[in-house]
Amino acid sequence: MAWQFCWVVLVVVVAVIGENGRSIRGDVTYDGRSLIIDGERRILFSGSIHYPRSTPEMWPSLIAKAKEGGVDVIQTYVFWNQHEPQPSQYNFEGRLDLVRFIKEIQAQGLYATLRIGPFIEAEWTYGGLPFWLHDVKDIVYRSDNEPFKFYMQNFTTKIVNLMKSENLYASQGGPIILSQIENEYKNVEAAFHEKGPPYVLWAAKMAVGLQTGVPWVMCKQDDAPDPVINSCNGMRCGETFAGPNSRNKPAVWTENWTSFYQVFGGKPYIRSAEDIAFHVALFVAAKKGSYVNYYMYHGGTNFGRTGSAYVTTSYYDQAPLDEYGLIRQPKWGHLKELHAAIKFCSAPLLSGTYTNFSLGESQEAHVFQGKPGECAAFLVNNNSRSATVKFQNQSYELPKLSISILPDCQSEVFNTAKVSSQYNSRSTAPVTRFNSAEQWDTFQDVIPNFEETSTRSDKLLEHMGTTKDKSDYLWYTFSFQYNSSGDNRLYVNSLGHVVHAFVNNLFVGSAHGSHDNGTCTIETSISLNNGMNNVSLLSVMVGLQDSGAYLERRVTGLQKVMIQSKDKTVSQDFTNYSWGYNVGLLGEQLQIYNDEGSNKVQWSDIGNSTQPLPLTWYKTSFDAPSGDDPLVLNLGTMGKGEAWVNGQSIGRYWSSFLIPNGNSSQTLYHVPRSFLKSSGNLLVLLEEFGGDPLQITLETISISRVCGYASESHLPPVTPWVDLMNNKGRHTRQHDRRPRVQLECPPGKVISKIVFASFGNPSGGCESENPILGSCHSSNTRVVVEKACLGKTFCSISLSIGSFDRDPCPGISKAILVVAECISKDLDDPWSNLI
Ligand SMILES: *[C@@H]1O[C@H](CO)[C@@H](O)[C@H](O)[C@H]1NC(C)=O
Ligand SMILES: *[C@@H]1O[C@H](CO)[C@@H](O)[C@H](O)[C@H]1NC(C)=O
Ligand SMILES: *[C@@H]1O[C@H](CO)[C@@H](O)[C@H](O)[C@H]1NC(C)=O
Ligand SMILES: *[C@@H]1O[C@H](CO)[C@@H](O)[C@H](O)[C@H]1NC(C)=O
Ligand SMILES: *[C@@H]1O[C@H](CO)[C@@H](O)[C@H](O)[C@H]1NC(C)=O
Ligand SMILES: *[C@@H]1O[C@H](CO)[C@@H](O)[C@H](O)[C@H]1NC(C)=O
Ligand SMILES: *[C@@H]1O[C@H](CO)[C@@H](O)[C@H](O)[C@H]1NC(C)=O
Ligand SMILES: *[C@@H]1O[C@H](CO)[C@@H](O)[C@H](O)[C@H]1NC(C)=O
Ligand SMILES: *[C@@H]1O[C@H](CO)[C@@H](O)[C@H](O)[C@H]1NC(C)=O
Ligand SMILES: *[C@@H]1O[C@H](CO)[C@@H](O)[C@H](O)[C@H]1NC(C)=O
Ligand SMILES: CC(=O)N[C@H]1CO[C@H](CO)[C@@H](O)[C@@H]1O
Repeated sequence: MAWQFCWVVLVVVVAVIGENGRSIRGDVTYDGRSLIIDGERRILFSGSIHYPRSTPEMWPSLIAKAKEGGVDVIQTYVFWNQHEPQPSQYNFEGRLDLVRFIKEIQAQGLYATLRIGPFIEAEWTYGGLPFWLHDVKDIVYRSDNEPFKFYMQNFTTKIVNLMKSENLYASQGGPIILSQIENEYKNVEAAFHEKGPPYVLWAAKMAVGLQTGVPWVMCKQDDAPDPVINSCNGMRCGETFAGPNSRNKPAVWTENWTSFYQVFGGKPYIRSAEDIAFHVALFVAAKKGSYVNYYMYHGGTNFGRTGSAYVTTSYYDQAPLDEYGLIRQPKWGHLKELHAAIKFCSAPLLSGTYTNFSLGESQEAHVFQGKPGECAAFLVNNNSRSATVKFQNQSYELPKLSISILPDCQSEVFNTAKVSSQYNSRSTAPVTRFNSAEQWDTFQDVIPNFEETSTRSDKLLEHMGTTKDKSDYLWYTFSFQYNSSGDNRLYVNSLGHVVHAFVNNLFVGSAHGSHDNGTCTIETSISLNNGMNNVSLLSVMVGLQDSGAYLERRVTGLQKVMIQSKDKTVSQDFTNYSWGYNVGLLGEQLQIYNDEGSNKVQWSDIGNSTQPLPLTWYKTSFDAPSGDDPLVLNLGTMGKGEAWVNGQSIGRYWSSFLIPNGNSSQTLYHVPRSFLKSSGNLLVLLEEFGGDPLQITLETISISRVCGYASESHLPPVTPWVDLMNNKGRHTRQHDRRPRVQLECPPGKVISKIVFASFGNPSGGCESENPILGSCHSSNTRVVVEKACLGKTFCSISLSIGSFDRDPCPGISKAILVVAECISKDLDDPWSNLI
């Protein structure tokens, strides 16, 4: 079977060459060392940026910052359910303009990897599959199933043809060097039994048959059929990857998680720059890795209803470029230096011989020996204590859990645990308040009773199959005759994700699940009328699930509804009762969140009501704040719902979902500048639980603080590496080995204040909120630093006695620590004449 398959591929390749008369040199190929582009082996660093998670206006700067960070390749998934919302109806506009995104990558001289999937998971609703697949007869997703294979091939072909028609494959002179088919299929393959393996073979053959002239990968698929490359996903591929499944395939890491996605009710996941650098260096050294992708390099925002179940709108904010595209330090800078250090090793890494040997109990050397004079070494200390090792007759000090990189087998140019990049931190500043009641209009959405519903059934319908994912909301209603009086209890059980209950138009209770357990139950006391009673239950989903086998069989929505007497002795089960359904809220149907739709209902004054009401819409308008700092809405005083700016959804918010320490899991919601006009921007909020819109604010977010640290005990690398490693060499040229602190504010900002400065032995370092002076401190540090830095975008201070008036403590190893504030140039005129 496999042999036959290889033969087919061979014929295809020959046919391509014959037909186009193009030399194979134009195609991207590979061998056991790396991808081969234009006839050359390459070490490639790649960063994931998903085009629908930012805006076309942000793409050029995101890509430029990735390039400056030493990234060679931009990797993206392709988002099927956004591109084909209905069968054969395609959308490639705006944030979905894939061709424009790939061309922007090309314009900046980078390569692209296209992970078509088309199942992608990606914390994207339904894993990227269009929901209409659900109603295709006899479909079983991601298995040897004809209907699924038909649609998968149809979309994959559509995308490949689109790329080909714009000459975007490297084989056509374009930037795309690699493609992916399927996604982490091995995680679910066993569940499909005999329908799994043939599907893998079919997917590989189908993809290869599309003749892109560039290789395909299958991630986490250790038996990916030839010529498809099996690649690794995870945090520690230098340790966990079993390796390519053929000696002729390179070691490719498609997802090295820089952080982790966050869910409502969950904490952000922080992964240190040092830990990421360690595992990247280890993958290159111990697995001969030649392609490493950061998942994510920029996470961005889950706008609209695109996030999967319970996922926050803020996606991988902890990546080297944060949600708004601001550089996150020291992660970005530390990885930039890592990339430069590894690139210096390219020649021996890509063509040398490899050996490894022990340097101690948990220390190892990985050595690549190329042509005479070409030698690169990676010295690994896997101990939780620092170690001094001898390598080729020289001593090296290796901090705990670190790897030193020696591009000439002598000079340490980089150590994964020694961070010399500056640190930075963000802050927000409110620019627009909405605290006057006159600014707001409000509209109470309608609670439909059984009589007003359009769909009827004598049972509880499955939520997704009923809404077809047209809305998060589904009303379940019934009416019933009650012949006595007294207190009663309502019991509602749902598989997700949120349920709000109303009896005779009065709100009686809510419940919600969480990412790990969607089940939720309402048990609340209610009072019934003697006579007809109306019960209306609103089932809400917070994104569809994105992973696991048999996604088409998932069920959500209400499972059981009962009304019981207070002592539970009398109980009536309404599960198989006469139910009426409405998909979506009235405000959604009328699109009252955009300019045109907002005229279709009667809004009222917000009044003096301090009582927050469920299912309330709020409307106001605001002018665009000046400047170009990114903007966020602080919705900390709201509960849960969705927010729109000029008719565009900035996503679902859920500020009232707290993490165990009592903080909200997300209060800041990104408003891209490009969504705004200069004045009269329409802001609409849909609030489910009840919140206080008067206390929300529009805020700018910016890098407001930078911190640099250098110590005598951590010498920078010797020349000639130093000029190359040094921040692009653009500001200073160092020809000495004195450590120096370099501080840089973002473009357009200058250092306005020195918060802390000490030459001596300050403690705390840049990771500390409040560094403190040590026993040794040069009293004129501040004067020296202010002279060098105030009013500047960039400054550099050498850790040398000469810079200061005297040695504050002879014989003691000294360091310099500087914390500074950055402020916009135009906000801070006093300094402008100093520049
Ligand atoms: C996809 O399917 C549609 C409808 O069946 C068909 O018109 C179209 O040509 C197909 N596209 C491709 C690329 O196969
Ligand atoms: C050392 O190299 C050998 C041969 O390539 C390999 O099998 C082994 O896993 C390597 N050891 C380490 C610790 O990487
Ligand atoms: C480092 O040690 C841990 C156990 O403490 C082990 O799991 C891991 O594989 C080791 N890594 C390397 C690179 O040797
Ligand atoms: C290693 O160092 C020792 C003593 O410092 C010296 O005698 C020896 O020649 C050196 N060997 C090499 C290969 O440089
Ligand atoms: C309430 O009374 C109505 C009309 O008499 C009757 O049809 C119904 O079955 C009674 N319901 C209950 C729960 O007793
Ligand atoms: C129940 O709903 C019907 C239809 O909308 C309405 O006529 C009736 O007044 C409602 N009953 C109660 C008690 O709200
Ligand atoms: C999920 O939560 C419900 C309560 O809402 C609980 O009864 C159930 O046991 C939980 N399931 C799991 C798997 O934890
Ligand atoms: C509802 O009906 C289904 C099938 O018709 C049955 O399996 C189920 O037991 C019924 N549930 C209740 C609570 O009556
Ligand atoms: C709000 O309260 C003030 C003072 O109590 C009153 O004068 C005003 O009419 C009220 N406005 C509304 C809309 O109820
Ligand atoms: C909780 O939020 C407050 C205010 O934003 C912040 O100062 C504090 O550090 C947070 N606590 C934790 C444990 O994150
Ligand atoms: C393949 C791999 O390394 N997976 C790991 C990725 O990181 C998560 C979270 O730390 C681990 O649970 C996985 O084992």
